[in-house]
Formats: sequence, structure tokens, C-alpha cells
Amino acid sequence: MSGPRVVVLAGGVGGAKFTLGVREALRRRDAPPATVVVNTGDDLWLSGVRLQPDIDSVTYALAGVNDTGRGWGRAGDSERVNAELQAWGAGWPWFTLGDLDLGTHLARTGWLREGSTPTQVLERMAGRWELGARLLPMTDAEVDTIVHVRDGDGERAMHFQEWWTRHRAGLEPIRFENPGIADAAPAPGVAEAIAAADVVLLAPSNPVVSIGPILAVPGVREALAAASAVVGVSPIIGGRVVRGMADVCLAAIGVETNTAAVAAHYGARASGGLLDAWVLAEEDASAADAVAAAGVHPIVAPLWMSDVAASAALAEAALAGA
Ligand code: FO1
Repeated sequence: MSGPRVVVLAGGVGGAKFTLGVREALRRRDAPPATVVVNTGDDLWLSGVRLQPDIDSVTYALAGVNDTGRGWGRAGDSERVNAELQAWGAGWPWFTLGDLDLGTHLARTGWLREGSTPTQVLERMAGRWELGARLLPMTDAEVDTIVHVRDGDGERAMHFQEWWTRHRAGLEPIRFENPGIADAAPAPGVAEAIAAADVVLLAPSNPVVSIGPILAVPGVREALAAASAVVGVSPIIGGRVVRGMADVCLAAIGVETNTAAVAAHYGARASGGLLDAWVLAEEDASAADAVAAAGVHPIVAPLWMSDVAASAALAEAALAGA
């Protein structure tokens, strides 16, 4: 096999779709499979089981068993156990645990309880399918994302999943934090893969709650500085977020919802930031000059990942930029 060694930093639905495209693009080049470093800030304990939504979204998508309509969980899932949990008053009434999905959470939780690390559990789970990529959690530490929201004159804190799935991001966030992350280490293989990569791709995932936690793991930024090239893909198309709540998250950290502002948030490598190049949507082509002025090479490309072919074309554009 020849071709570039690629690492993708990913989270959520955007990360999963983009990873499918990267796998396809690398297959065409006969390049080695990508290493995908996945956000674990979305993880939570619920009804005694450990959920890893972003890891599951990427795994299910690569395995071809994901629910493409909802964007999370397993295709064709049922909710019998969920109904029973609700009858017991267990879990969260606004949060659905599919039956097949629960099988994943039970298996994972059992292995964690038996002493396996999240990295070892993910390796075991990924071995069930021919995923065509190596998946790594960003860290083995539990660093679930907590959102601090305004509450009257004060503030209160809640898990990211409650803020998103219960309140649909409707409570104004003041800040996001991942308690314990300052003492966390990258999962085994993460820093090594990034430092050895020919190109690291930042998926068009939420810059604050998906890519943000990965970058906050001590050692990840240092590893990125050693990578040959770092190319980011804009999560903004035509001045809007494609889905999810990145606009609300960006506002909370003082970043405008436009592609040049997000590129500036990541920063140019030449001035202590991360990026060598930034892939932005054709709809935002007028922002290319601002991106270039910030020291980042702009690449204008179609950004809608409507199917695997479109995702692969986007991945090709990002790889070409490196
Ligand atoms: N999102 C929802 O909007 N409602 C749900 O009930 C829900 C359940 C759920 C269960 C397992 C899982 O892996 C993901 C789930 N999601 C649900 C998606 C999730 O909240 C977020 O979209 C991601 O964490 C953001 O990337």
C-alpha cells in the first residue's frame, strides 16, 4: 500500500459521514486505512450503562448499520426495552435507547466493568465488522462534557446530552467544560498516529463540543504541531450550520457562525494555530480571501455530504489541499 497516512479528528454525524468519504477516497488511492480519533465528550452513564454516542455513530456508519434518517443509533431498531425502562422511571424520559443499541452499551459496560480500557473495548467492538478504518477514542479518561447555562441571575450545570436532547440547546450556554481533561492523556496510539500522519483532517464536526474536547486533551495539540499537514473542513455552509447546535456553541465562546471565523478559531499553523488549509463551501467562496489573510490556504469545494460519493469528493479535495 502506498499513499498518505491519514488521521481524522471526528465527532457526531458530520464526523461519521466525512469518515465514510475518507475511507472511500483512501481505497481509491490504495492508501492505508485512516486512523479516526473520536470525541468522547458526548459520552454518558444512563441506566447503568456507558453510552459513547460519537464512537457509535462512526462505528455504525462504517459498518453500514446506522440509522441514516435520525443520524444516530441503529437502522431498524425497536424500543421495547426503552418502554420498559420508562415504565420503571429509569433513565431519562426524553432520551431513547434502542434495543440493538442497548446491546452495544451492555457489551461495552460489561467489558469496562471487567477491566478493559475504552480503547480495548472499542478495538473489540470494531473487530465485529470490516470497518476499513482504525478507530481510537480521544482518551481513556471519562471527561463528559458539562454545559453551564444561565438560570435567572445565576447559572446551573448539566450534562451536554441533557442540554441537547432535552432542551434542544434552548438554554443559553455560558461555557462548556470537560472536568478532568487537564489530567487526561491521549488514548494509546492517538498522539503517535497524529505525529506520524502525512495529513490530519479535522472533520466538519462541531468545533466546540466535538473537535474542542479532542484538542483539549493534553498532548494532542503538540502532536498536531508535529504532523506534516493539518487540513480542516468547514462545518458551516452558506453561513449556517448544517445540523445540530454548533451555532449556539460558537456564540457561547464568542465565535461568529461563519466559515472564516471558525477557521480563525482553529488558527493558522504559521501563527501558533492548527491549520495549514481550510476547505470551505462554494456558497461561502467570498470568505476565501479572509481565510487566506489569516494565513490559512483556502480550498473551495462542494460541502454537502448527500451520499458517500459526495463525501469522498470532499475528502479528495481536503487530501489534495495537503
Ligand atoms: N439524540 C436525540 O435527539 N434524542 C435521543 O433520544 C437520542 C438518543 C441517543 C441514544 C444513543 C446515541 O448514541 C445517541 C443518541 N442521540 C439522541 C444522539 C446524540 O444525542 C447526539 O446527537 C450526539 O451526541 C451529538 O453528536
